[in-house]
Amino acid sequence: MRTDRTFTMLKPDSVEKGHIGAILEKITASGFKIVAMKLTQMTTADAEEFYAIHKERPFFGELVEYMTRGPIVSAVLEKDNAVEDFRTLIGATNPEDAAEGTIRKLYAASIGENAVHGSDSDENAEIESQFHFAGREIF
Ligand code: RTP
Ligand code: MG
Repeated sequence: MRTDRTFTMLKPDSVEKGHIGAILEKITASGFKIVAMKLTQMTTADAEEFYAIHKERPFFGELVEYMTRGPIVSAVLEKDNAVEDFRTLIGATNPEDAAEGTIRKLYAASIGENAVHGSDSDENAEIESQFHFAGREIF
């Protein structure tokens, strides 16, 4: 995959609260082009694999429960400097620390339920996009 792409999920809390439209509007208004998108629900095995890097962390069980409790919107986004610019747009992991106007400041409830995911490197953006999408689903 090209390095001007990143991967995101609107997490179950965003879908439950009806924030899909508002968050997608903010993403596209910030210059990101949607090149793949779907509503899907992760299984426990999916979430354990996706967040495997955190498996020794004390919050891992809660994270897997949260990420599997309902549907998510997963998407691949394209923009110059996509990974870094998207992390800036979503804000800090803990919404209390997130800058004003960021997606997590606006829509996240807590550090655990924080509305959106954004890839943290070009390499992970590619791995995560391929985890969620078949090649023919990415445009
Ligand atoms: P993400 O991977 O979802 O984009 O989030 P992130 O990089 O900002 O944060 P990361 O450290 O990768 O943590 C992954 C997700 O685990 C949950 N978490 N809970 N209770 C806690 O202390 C805690 N810490 C992290 C959050 O859902 C976080 O986004
Ligand atoms: Mg992360």
